[in-house]
Amino acid sequence: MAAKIFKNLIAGEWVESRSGQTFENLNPANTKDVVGVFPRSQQEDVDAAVEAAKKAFQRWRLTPAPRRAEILYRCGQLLQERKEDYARDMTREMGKVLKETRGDVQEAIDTAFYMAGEGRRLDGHTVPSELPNKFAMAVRVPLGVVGMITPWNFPMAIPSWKIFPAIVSGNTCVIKPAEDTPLSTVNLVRALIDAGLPPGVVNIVHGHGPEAGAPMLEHPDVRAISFTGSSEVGRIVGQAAARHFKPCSLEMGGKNAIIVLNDANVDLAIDGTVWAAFGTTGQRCTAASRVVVEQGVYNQFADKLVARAKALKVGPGIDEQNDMGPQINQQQIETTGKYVGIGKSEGAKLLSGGSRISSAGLSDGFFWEPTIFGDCHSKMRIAQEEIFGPVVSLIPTDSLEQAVDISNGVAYGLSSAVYTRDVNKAFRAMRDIYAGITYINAPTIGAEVHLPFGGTKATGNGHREGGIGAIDFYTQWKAIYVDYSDRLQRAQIDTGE
Ligand code: UN1
Repeated sequence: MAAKIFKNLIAGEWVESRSGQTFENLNPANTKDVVGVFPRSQQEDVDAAVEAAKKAFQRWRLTPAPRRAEILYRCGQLLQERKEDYARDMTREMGKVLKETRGDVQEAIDTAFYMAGEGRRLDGHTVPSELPNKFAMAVRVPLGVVGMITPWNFPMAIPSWKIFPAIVSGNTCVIKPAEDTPLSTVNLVRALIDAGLPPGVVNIVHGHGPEAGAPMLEHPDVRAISFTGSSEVGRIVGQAAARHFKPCSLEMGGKNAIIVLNDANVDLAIDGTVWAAFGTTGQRCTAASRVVVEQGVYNQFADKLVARAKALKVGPGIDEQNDMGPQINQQQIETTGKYVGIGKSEGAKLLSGGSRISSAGLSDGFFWEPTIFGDCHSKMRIAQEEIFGPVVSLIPTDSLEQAVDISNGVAYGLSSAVYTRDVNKAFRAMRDIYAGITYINAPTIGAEVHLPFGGTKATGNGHREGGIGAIDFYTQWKAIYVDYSDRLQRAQIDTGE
């Protein structure tokens, strides 16, 4: 069967890249399955998309926000109707198991409904003026054209975190989805178009970062950039945006720890760790790749975790029997292999897994065994660097205080978790962990869309996605003064003395 051909979306038209070049989107569970052929875009395609977005902005910014929001609301309904189809497309291009891709589509649905509500809020504030007969207020106004660069691990949820708040606030956008998972962005935007989105409000340019992402950073008509991906690429994006004084939201890596204290419900902590370490094959920026376990329960915890990891069924995500799908691509599985080697040479104890799976039916995919290292030291590279694969390091600890230091002692600060039944300890951890998200008696993954999402240090540059934080990023404040005194009044000068 010939592979399906996909196109860029510019000014409401599906068009090829100007050069006619393409790339293939492969199924990571079986790379012989070509999901589709997508345009490989360059600067000229980005320029056309930005031009379309700029033109559309003139009308879209004047469309009342409640009307803009109605489109989001309808889009949310369409996503509900199409949830199963879109989840299946996503499993095919991204690999994660169906229950997770359904969750990914659900996250976009939740974001649509939440952000539709913002259409009737988008609140500013009024304050008294220091002068008589004068009115003072601050309103939110859109930025203009926003450039978005999104990752492959949440191929619909993360584009929705960016597109929905941006457009409900009156911006237009150009999105470059990850080249490993472009179809889910196409599906998301199809739902928006079918919900009534006018041409040019959202434009899609497919391709590789340096060719199709970089031009957005430099383009003078792109007023802001939103990026989710690695800290390495985020640094390049942030520096380019800074050169042009563009607001830039960066959401990057994590090296999240679950802390398990002696008084914890150990079985609950095991359930949480299995889910956070091996869910999405460890390919979440919120994944738990470290578990800091107090000595009194360490052996019991390690034994139970190993038994659970060994029982996980690894295979194509489309088969509902399977618990864990493949990694996304060759590069990612090589990184996992590299870190397993590093862990062994650092003296960590390999408790289970550690190899690529190439048994019958799986050899054409990027499958890796759920892998656990025990007796790790917090300074080992496997306990410091983001792996983004199904590898977890167990680190023994003597106290909550030490565990919090270990949790904080990495370059990143996205998510964190503590299992304890002691409310005093829980509150101390909530106060002292330096991260954007802390869970008590729940794992590091599973953030809800109406709360701030983002982190400290190398995880981000201070912005938040989700909830009102997203509206803060996609709007800027305008102060407006209305003087109805009919005379010149001078602030700071006419003090009434
Ligand atoms: C990501 O890993 O990039 O909190 C996003 C979670 C999901 C989002 C993860 N709701 O794990």
